[in-house]
Amino acid sequence: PKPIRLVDYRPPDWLVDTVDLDIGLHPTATVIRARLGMRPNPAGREGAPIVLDGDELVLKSLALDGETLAGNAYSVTPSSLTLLAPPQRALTLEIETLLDPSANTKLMGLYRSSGTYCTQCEAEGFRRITYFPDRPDVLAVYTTRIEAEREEAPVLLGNGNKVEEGELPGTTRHFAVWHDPWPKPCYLFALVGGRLDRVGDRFVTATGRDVELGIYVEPGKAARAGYAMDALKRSMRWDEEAFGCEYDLDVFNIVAVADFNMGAMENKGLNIFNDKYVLASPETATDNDYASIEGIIAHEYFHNWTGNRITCRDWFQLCLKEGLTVFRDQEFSADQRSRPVKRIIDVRLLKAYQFTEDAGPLAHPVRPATYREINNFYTATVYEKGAEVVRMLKTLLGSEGFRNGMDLYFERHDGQAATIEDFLACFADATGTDLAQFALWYAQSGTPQLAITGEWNPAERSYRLDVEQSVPPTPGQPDKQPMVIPLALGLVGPSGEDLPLTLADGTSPAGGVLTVDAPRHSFVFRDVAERPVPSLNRGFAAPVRLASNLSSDDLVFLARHDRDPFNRFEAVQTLALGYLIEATQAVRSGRNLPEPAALIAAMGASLADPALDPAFVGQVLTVPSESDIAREIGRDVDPDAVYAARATLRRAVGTALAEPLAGAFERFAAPGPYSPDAASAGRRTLRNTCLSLLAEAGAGEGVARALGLYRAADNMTDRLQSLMTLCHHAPGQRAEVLADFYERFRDDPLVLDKWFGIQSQIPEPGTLDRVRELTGHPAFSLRNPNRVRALIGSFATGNPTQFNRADGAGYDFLADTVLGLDGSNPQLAARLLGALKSWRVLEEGRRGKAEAALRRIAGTAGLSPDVSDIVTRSLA
Ligand code: B3K
Ligand code: ZN
Repeated sequence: PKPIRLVDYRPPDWLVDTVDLDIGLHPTATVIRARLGMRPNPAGREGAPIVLDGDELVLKSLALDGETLAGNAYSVTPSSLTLLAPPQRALTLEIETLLDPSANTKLMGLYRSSGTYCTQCEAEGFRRITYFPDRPDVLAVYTTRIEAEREEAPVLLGNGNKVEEGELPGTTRHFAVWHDPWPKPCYLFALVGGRLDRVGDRFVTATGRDVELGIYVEPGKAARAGYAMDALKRSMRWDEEAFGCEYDLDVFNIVAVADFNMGAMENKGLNIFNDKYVLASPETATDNDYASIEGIIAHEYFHNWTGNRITCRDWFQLCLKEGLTVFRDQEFSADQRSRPVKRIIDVRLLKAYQFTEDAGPLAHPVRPATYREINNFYTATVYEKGAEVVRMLKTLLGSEGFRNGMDLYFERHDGQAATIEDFLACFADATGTDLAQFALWYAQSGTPQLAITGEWNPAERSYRLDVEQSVPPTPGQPDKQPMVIPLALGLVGPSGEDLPLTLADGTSPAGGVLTVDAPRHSFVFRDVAERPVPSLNRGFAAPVRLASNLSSDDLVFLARHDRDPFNRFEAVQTLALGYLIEATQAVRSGRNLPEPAALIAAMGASLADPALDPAFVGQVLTVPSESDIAREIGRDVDPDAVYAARATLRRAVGTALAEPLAGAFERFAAPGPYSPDAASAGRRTLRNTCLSLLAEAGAGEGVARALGLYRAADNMTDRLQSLMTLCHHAPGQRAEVLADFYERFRDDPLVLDKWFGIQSQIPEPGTLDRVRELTGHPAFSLRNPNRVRALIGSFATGNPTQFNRADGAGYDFLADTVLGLDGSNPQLAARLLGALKSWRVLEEGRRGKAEAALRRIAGTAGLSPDVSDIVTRSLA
């Protein structure tokens, strides 16, 4: 297919004001009657035909203003329905289509998940339900009548408020009618029909609207929806307080389904979720699961304003809703939990996924200029870097300026389909700031690099920072312009206090933030009587890579004294990464590994500091991952050497700090029964991190402690972490604990996913065979995306040495899986294939094998647009 380009955007020729749907649910023959109230768009082309999108539809009938249309009045292709010469006035189109929800394995449009009818329309799924101008700038008011067998689907849900329901006398069928008063694009349409249990609650909004809340789950699972409900109510309150956003319907429903291509979907008034992000109990969900549920419930709810009330003009503007909404959910979680720890976790993820994406062949701008398959652009760049860009706006404009800009955005664009230009104009107008150069963050891909050199001049009592910025070349963008980068910093004096920041002209940078907008700057601070250590990019205010002339002593100093907790953490990570890169080289050339003394001292100091939050210490003790190390090395990477270097470091830490690690493990046992709150979760993070270091080092009775924890665990966090530690470091115990875990949870699909995932991530040569064997396990199915991601996704992304086996068998296995899945679920297949995106950084042998696997896929006939797009760009 030809690429779609942002510059080719044209407004729609026809608008749809109202959509009346009458849906007769049936497992294999669902009938959809759509009545569209349409009119020519004054901003469109005059006299244009009506072109509607369609995908895998069977057209049963078509009428215009009540008259069946003659065959020569329209034409149908596999992807469209065109009315060649419609009257140029308001008209009503009636379309009847026939679908088979049971055969819908793509999980786009209307499908069945464990017998429940549900929909997924973003980005382009509504065209799989009826013929429609399937683009986000066509906003209509929807009324949906759903009819079904009472037995099969006692629960019938739609967008908006329920306005009618009843039985069909003399039949076994019943119906419900839902009306959504808010005009919306069709990607926000949803319906659900099934046999589901409901958890109910109420929420009264700031202005007194009484909202009925419902969470629908598979029968018998209602007890596990309590945390999600609590998170929902907290999200609703927070959005009123932090952004002045109030809910706008009488009902808000969430439905959890087991088969879902991604996390969740923000359909108006009817969010549909992957049940992984709804269901939780202490015995089945980890602390991380609880945190994800809280964040995703909030994210989808926050879309009600950023996404639904104000939507995107076209799919190039995806970050308008996604980046902004991720920023909002990050801030929510930061307020509910520990702000510094939340930032550390978010930055870890940003680096792991977005920096990696930005450094490889799939790099693209936060707002891409072109795409072939939009589903491939729900990426870390659009979401996470998109959120970082919003965060930088707030850093540059200050809290008040940012809030004023947001208020103006809501006021100006409510009910519209907007663009990034519209969004930025609100901040420019609200604060009188020129954001033209800032807008490059949306257009230029690649992670900017800051090279910073600091020098103290004792004679002049001044401190000079020389700052150079550059943005590396990325696909389609060989040359870059300088960006606007907020550089948040402090000068930390010898006593650990921040020195005053006074520039040579006597001014102080507001909020300690310098603006870097040219290729080169020199900033000179005066009245600096003692040699400071600069703390750079505090809070990771800018999503950049930083190189500086800080010595390892400086980093150790910052790790102890910086008042910015993020940079205390980051100082240790920088030390660790420096060590790991050197150690990887040493492994490859057979040299002795260097001594990580400074690093161990810094970690030991954190562990010994009673003032620190245990969750924070847990992060400090978690060394960069194998893929972080590989990305930083950047070329000629040998994953086995990376693994060996990292394991050596962890062993050294575990050995040198055995006593304090074991002490912390004892000291931080959470008192009383399990609670998922951040403080208790933090203690568990720290304990389990200590345990894993001890077990790796064969010290402090790590393995015995892990076995004890596994057996005594009253919660999934401890059980899973100890299981993982045992699987990695106690091969003798492995079979027994895995069998025990399976027996305990064999009837619980979400926990079984964890069982599959743990086994696929064991870093040893037998793992690929084990993964292959597990694809034949009775519980494995290619039809369930969670299961596929648990076994195969986590093998490809969470087990670098075995996925990147030198013989290329890991790549071949992935290629076979991708090809096997492409016919049934191309979105999932394309996602899995993304695991190969860093193939170019590998050493020659593996690089050749990975390339061969990619070429084999590329050479296969009949690829989906999804896989074809990823493989083509990966090889380009
Ligand atoms: N907007 C959806 C993602 C839809 C993905 C389509 N392939 C979930 C979210 O970001 O909230
Ligand atoms: Zn979203």
